[in-house]
Amino acid sequence: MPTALRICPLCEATCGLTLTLDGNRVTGARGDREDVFSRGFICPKGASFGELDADPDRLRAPLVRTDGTLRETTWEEAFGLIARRVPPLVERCGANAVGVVLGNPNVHTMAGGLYPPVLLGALRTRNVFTASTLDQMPKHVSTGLMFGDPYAVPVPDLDRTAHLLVIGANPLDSNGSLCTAPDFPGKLKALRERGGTLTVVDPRRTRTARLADRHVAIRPGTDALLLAALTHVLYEEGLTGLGPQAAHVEGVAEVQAAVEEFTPEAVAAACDVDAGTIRTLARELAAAPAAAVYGRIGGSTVAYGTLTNWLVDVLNVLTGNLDRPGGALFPLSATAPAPRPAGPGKGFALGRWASRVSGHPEAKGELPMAALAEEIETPGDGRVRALISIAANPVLSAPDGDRLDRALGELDFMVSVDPYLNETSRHADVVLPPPPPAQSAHFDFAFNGFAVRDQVRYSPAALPLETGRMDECEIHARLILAVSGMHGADPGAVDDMVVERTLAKAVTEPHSPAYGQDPEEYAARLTGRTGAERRLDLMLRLGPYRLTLDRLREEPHGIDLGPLKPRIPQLLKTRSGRVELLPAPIAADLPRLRAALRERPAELVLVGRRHLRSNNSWMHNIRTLNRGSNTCTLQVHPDDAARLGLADGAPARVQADGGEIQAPVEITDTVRRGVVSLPHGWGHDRPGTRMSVAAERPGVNVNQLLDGTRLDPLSGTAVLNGFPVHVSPLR
Ligand SMILES: Nc1nc2c(c(=O)[nH]1)N[C@H]1C(S)=C(S)[C@@H](COP(=O)(O)OP(=O)(O)OC[C@H]3O[C@@H](n4cnc5c(=O)[nH]c(N)nc54)[C@H](O)[C@@H]3O)O[C@H]1N2
Ligand SMILES: Nc1nc2c(c(=O)[nH]1)N[C@H]1C(S)=C(S)[C@@H](COP(=O)(O)OP(=O)(O)OC[C@H]3O[C@@H](n4cnc5c(=O)[nH]c(N)nc54)[C@H](O)[C@@H]3O)O[C@H]1N2
Ligand code: SF4
Ligand SMILES: [Mo]
Repeated sequence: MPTALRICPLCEATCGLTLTLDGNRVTGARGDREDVFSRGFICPKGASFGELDADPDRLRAPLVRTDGTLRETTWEEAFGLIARRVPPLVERCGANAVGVVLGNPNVHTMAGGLYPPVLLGALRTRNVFTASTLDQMPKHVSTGLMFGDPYAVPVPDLDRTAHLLVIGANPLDSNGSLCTAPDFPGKLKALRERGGTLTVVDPRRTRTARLADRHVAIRPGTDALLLAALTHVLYEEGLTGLGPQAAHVEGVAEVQAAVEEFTPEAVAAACDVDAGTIRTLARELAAAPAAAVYGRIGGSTVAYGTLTNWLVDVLNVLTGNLDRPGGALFPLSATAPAPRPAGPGKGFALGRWASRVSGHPEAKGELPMAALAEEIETPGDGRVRALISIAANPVLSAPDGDRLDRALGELDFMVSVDPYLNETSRHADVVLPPPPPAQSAHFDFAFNGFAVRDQVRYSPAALPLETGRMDECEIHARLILAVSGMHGADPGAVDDMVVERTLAKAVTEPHSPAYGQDPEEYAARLTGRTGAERRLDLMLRLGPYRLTLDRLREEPHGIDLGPLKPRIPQLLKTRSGRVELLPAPIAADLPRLRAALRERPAELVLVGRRHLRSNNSWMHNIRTLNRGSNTCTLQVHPDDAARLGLADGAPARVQADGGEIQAPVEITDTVRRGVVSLPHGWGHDRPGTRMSVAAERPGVNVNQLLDGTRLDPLSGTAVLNGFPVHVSPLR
């Protein structure tokens, strides 16, 4: 059987797969043992690649709406309609009348890495809503403020650390996030085997927690208090030690004053973690020869998300673990711009504008997804009248899907770039379906920048494009042309323009490999069969390793670029040119955390969970993944179940700010007392969708419990974990 190599695009681990092919079908997938990074690791999602690729519910041709119904059409007609609708609307109502929604798989496709910035540049709208505000925006904000670059995210050095403190992440099920590590589970086991320690802070006894030396079942939403207390103990007991970084850090004394009130004794009741344990955690962190603090969703989509993410790195800095092997380091990806000389930068600006209706500050030019519905509904200047949604399903992934569902129905015009007709794309006037992943080339523009080892790999398409299909890069390029009044032009013109602009700048920068060269001659040397490949070649050439696409193609299993290396001070782009340990916006948010010390905890709060055989809202259509223990149940601790009169398997009513849902109860002591858990991405029972397997087992949409008003104020990120609920038996 012929085989082809393909990097798995289904989660952040980016495993190399070997696909077996039969004609134009993928018949199997196994881990590529020669992959320089993943060394043969694969999980059940990757193993289902063939089934996912061949899902008969995937759209095969573009759809347009006529007389209220979506029907198949030609690409020409689909883009023609966009060209007739969007530019006149912008003319009439202004740039902000077009909203853009960018969902998670944009970081898993080449198209999503290369074209959305160009689309946003062409549209010049401020109404940009991303899945980041349902996820990691607090990390971008905290690292933006501390290091001057929102993408400078320190990553735990899993292979060399001696001590890992995990805050609200469950990599045994998620396979890791903002920490790209194929076989994360194996790396945690190896840490323990070499005598290192693993501590997991999570209100649920997850599979990751079960692997740990210590599991701290914290009360949800209180991690910022816990971490502030750890910081307090480091100062109080003289355990800080910045090491060689000391010269590059400012604000150390200011942080000491800022955490003064957060003693272990003061936070213990709120966190429901005893003061002695908190002191032990701080001492162990400080004593470890190398340690890393790592936080994800459970520390991010919470009321103090930015503060939690800030404190994660404060602890890394104060213990001397930032930028040190075995600690938390900054990856250097092959397509990052070549490093400029160290020195002050422009810094990270936050809140340069605000959302129109509720005045939420922008972050990275993005607005809270939770505010999308009101921006569509509320009349006035700058109201969103048309929407372009790329790889997003906010009807299920964002708060109050019912309201958003109604709002999308009121739009004048909507485009979805999506392989499925689902809860969101069913509202589109034009659906542009990308081909299945085996027919697309792959490069990880995003995840190489978060990987635990520097490496680079490229997968050309494993199978040729089926007749009638269009590569997603070309879809994006034609979409850009259609909205900018250039419908019908050669899509390569979009890439040529980017290459031209990039080179015009690069040739003037002394640290660039293209410095002083003739931009046209340089552009003529680029190889690649498509515009996207030429752009990749350019980025590799201008990158820190001076690679080329040809060189990368010679190594189908990838090129290993070595373990992570220290990058401070070169990488810092703050105005001071140093690590700013207590940025002003953070200091201004601390009174809110102090007030939390005196708040009475809610009796019952809800947290999410992920299942290894699921991925957000869009893999429930794959039969081998959507079965068995991958279920949408409300997990309840036995004591809470007894108190509330809930029976295992019986339906319960869950109520919160945003509404009410019903779900079957699963009694389990893996959730702590006072906490219930429901997974997200379910609720596949709306009409007009075409996901037949998902519809057989729809589950309920947990985000219907939220009304979109609970946000982390600095980042605009929705509070999806740790919000109060009432649960009662359904009779
Ligand atoms: N309650 C709760 N809600 C959550 C979370 C939670 O933990 N709890 N997690 C949040 C997080 S971390 C995230 S990232 C968001 C995700 O939020 P979204 O990005 O809105 O949701 P996804 O379910 O990932 O939807 C991805 C969409 O992309 C489409 N798609 C799949 N592959 C491709 C492709 O190759 N190209 C294109 N163009 N489209 C594709 C799918 O069909 C689907 O419509 O959800 C968030 N929502
Ligand atoms: N199988 C699978 N893999 C995935 C995904 C998926 O849906 N399924 N989604 C992908 C995406 S988009 C992302 S962003 C990543 C996310 O990757 P992770 O962050 O590892 O994902 P989760 O499994 O949601 O882990 C969050 C943990 O936080 C805990 N938690 C909830 N509230 C709190 C709190 O207040 N404090 C603390 N300390 N913990 C809390 C939850 O119990 C949960 O175990 O996973 C990615 N990988
Ligand atoms: S761990 Fe992630 S990248 Fe690896 S095979 Fe599974 S889904 Fe794919
Ligand atoms: Mo995510």
